[in-house]
Amino acid sequence: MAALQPDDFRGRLGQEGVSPLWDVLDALVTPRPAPRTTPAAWRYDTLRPLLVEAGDLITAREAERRVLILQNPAIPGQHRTTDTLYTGLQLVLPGELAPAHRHTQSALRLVLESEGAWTAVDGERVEMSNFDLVLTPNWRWHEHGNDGTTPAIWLDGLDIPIVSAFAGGFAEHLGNNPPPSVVQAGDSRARYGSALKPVVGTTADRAASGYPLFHYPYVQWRQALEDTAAASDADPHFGCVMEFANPLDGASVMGTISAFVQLLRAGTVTRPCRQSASAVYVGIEGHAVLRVDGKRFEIGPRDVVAVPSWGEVAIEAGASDAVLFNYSDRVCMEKLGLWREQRG
Ligand code: GTQ
Repeated sequence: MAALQPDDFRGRLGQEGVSPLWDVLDALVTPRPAPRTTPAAWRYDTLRPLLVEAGDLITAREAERRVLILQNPAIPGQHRTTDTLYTGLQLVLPGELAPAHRHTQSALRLVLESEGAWTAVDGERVEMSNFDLVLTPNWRWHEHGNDGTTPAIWLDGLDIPIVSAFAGGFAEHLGNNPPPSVVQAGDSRARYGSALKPVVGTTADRAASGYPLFHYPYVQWRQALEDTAAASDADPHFGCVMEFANPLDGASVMGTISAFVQLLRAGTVTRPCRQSASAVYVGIEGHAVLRVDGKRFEIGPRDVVAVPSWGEVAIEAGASDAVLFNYSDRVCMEKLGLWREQRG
């Protein structure tokens, strides 16, 4: 009998649809996260003209969503910003409508420029002002419009890669039909936006979904952040950081995505920290330098920086206070037992 030829053996394994673990064990079971994405940054001043140019090429209705996807440079063409998070910049021109649809992906919008744009969630309109956070939790109908006279631009943060990993994508499109329910604007904020909630079983209780609040206005969160920072010592790793919370239970804003805002006083340099959650940072106010695994990224208002899992992050605030927003897959990782943090 001929001696066993390893190549022949591998070939025969391949023909039967199997492969040897010992070739790949080290790559499959790593001692620490091995993200396929890399730290990366996008400048708003560079992207905005391209987005406006897209406005000449296609309408919001034709595109359904006129969005430029922030593609991580390590995996071009994969439509993801970190391994698990998608980020896009969406443009809605005055008078346009991006028609209603719903999907199992969860989305947040961080408003970058808007005077008169709105999103409707299950038929309830929310006016979008600069740096408001607006949610469209999964399977809620949503459409976007712009009744103003200037282009509206916001950042879309979605869990598209997570849903894709589970092959859990479902979607429905309403076309030109009106959304199925029409709720008075401001209804959800009245019921859930003031650290009060309707008592279950009374007429005030609309028996909303598990994520009843979808508008976190800039004026509210900015004041809370300022007041909390004034009342606290700066945290050595984070300055003052606060999480947007679901008013029903204090949990994350959506099932897969956590969202945070952070204030760093002028000149602050944070201590380095690694988190297993990957994150997308967006500048709100001031200028800062994000050092991610030794790479240096400047971040000013509306600029975006991607931080892959286990990237070592240290932040230096510039000559004025810096305010940063970030969203991450932290809550999803916590549920799966994958969340870890290492403070340096
Ligand atoms: O606005 O509904 O960037 O469905 C990607 C998918 C935005 C949206 C995106 C979407 C939307």
